[in-house]
Amino acid sequence: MSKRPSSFVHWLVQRLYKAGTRRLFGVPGGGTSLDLIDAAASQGIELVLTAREDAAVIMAGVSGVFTQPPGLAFSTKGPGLTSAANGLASASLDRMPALLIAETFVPGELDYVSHQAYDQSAVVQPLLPNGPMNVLDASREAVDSWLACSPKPARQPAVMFPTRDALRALVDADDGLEPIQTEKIIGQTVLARACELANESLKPIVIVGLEAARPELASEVQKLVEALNAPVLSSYMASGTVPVGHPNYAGIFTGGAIEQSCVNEADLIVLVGLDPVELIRKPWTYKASVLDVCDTVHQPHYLEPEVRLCAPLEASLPALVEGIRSSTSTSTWTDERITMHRDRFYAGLQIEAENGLSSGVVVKAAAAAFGGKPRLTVDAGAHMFSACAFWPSMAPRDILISNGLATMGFALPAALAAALHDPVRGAVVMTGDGGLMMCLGELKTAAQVNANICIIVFNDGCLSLIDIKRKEREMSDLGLSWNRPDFALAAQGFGFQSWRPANTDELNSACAEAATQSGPRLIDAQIDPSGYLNQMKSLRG
Ligand SMILES: Cc1ncc(C[n+]2csc(CCOP(=O)(O)OP(=O)(O)O)c2C)c(N)n1
Repeated sequence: MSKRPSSFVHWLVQRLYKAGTRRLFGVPGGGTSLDLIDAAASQGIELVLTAREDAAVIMAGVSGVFTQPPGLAFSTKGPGLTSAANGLASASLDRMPALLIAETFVPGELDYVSHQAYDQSAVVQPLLPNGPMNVLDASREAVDSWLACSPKPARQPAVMFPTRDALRALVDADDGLEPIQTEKIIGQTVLARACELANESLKPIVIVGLEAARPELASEVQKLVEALNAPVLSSYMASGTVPVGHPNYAGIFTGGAIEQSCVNEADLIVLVGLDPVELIRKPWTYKASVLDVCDTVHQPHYLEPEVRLCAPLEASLPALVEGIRSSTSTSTWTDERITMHRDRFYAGLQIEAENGLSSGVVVKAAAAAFGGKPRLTVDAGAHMFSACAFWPSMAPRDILISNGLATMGFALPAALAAALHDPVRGAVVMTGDGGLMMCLGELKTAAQVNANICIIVFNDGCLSLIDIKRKEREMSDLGLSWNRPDFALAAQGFGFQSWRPANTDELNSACAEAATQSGPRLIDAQIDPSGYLNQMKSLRG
């Protein structure tokens, strides 16, 4: 390995480039951000200038989900960092690897400066995962050990506050990139106990979560489901890990009501990579034993499993499949019974509209027109129920959603990152009008990079998810609605093609036209929100 001196910032961008980082996202200040952008450009890392810093961190995190090494974001100090905060919280709770490099004050400056000044480390610490490696020193050692940290590949964000001097400091550069090894050691006793539980079960059920939502794991997850002859439910974030067309697919699991009849029939619940951050705030009521197959123990958790097989899933899943295959399956599930549960799931999520388009009609029309080609990104809001249920996800991360932080303003930046990563597939964005308005400035970013995205805004002039909770509590109108803006017109101003369908015919032709084109497009769907309350009750109870 040859070593030659290099500035830290050049070493850093080279290290990240070799690991796969190709873009950096953010809004600069006039200090170290400029040095970082300059060094990144010399390494071939492209600048994506965003409208806001929270969106930049989301884009970096989503890029990291696809490329494995962390996505790179930057901000200025003070207002830039606080503006990035929601993105950091999303990267943390949505388990996305993003490295945010923020500007900082130089030592001694704070003795006389109060302008834009606050304790930056103290602001970001609570947003980041616990542990020593969340605010990184500007050093090779800190970056190398963060990149090698567990869980692998890293699914967590970190922040660095380098001074200009730190970026310029000389470090020994190496040409090679050490491969990050994955530990494959599994406790044999716990594996044997896990296989025993699975082999004794007459009615196992599998619940797949976000840790398993990786392309390299999808076939092992499916083999496990088939070896167990079990119905499989998926969290939102793991959608597609078992394709919706798989005969064992029985619907979505959120910790709510719709899945209860299926789970209650099981005598063993096998959690595969289920991160409890994804579940809604309801206690665990199931009585069946739980086998938790995970690569990280998350605390707090909703339940204490009978057996926890905690090891890298790429090692534990094949071992489990092997252990189950070696004995005859005892499962008494029939195809008809699994189909019955799947049909019940879809029937429960049907949604009616009295005057305008229902969210279900819009999602199905888009799914038919786009034919599963683009990825789907989904925002927080009532539209999300239909989006996640009726979109045909066929592979891990076909649907991207913030379901750990569950933040509005996620879907558009997430789609930009997905479309930049994979421009041929591109992305469809499903967002409420409230959520779109939180990141409307990123329409500029989409136009600037000519992103292959189609935004479908569920325009109902209301914070519907909150308004239906208000109705459920039988409270009077609290003023959570507004006059519907014309997003189609606004989008044209940014250089988008756009449509404004108000009925099914207009919707179908808008989707058909949009699906044949690339570049930034927006469909401003006029939604009747009246069916949302019943749909939510059916889903969550
Ligand atoms: C940043 C942020 N603020 C507030 C919330 C709480 N919240 C969740 S859904 C929702 C309403 C979303 O409204 P809209 O985007 O119009 O979607 P709809 O529910 O109408 O489909 C709100 C306010 C949140 N999740 N994230």
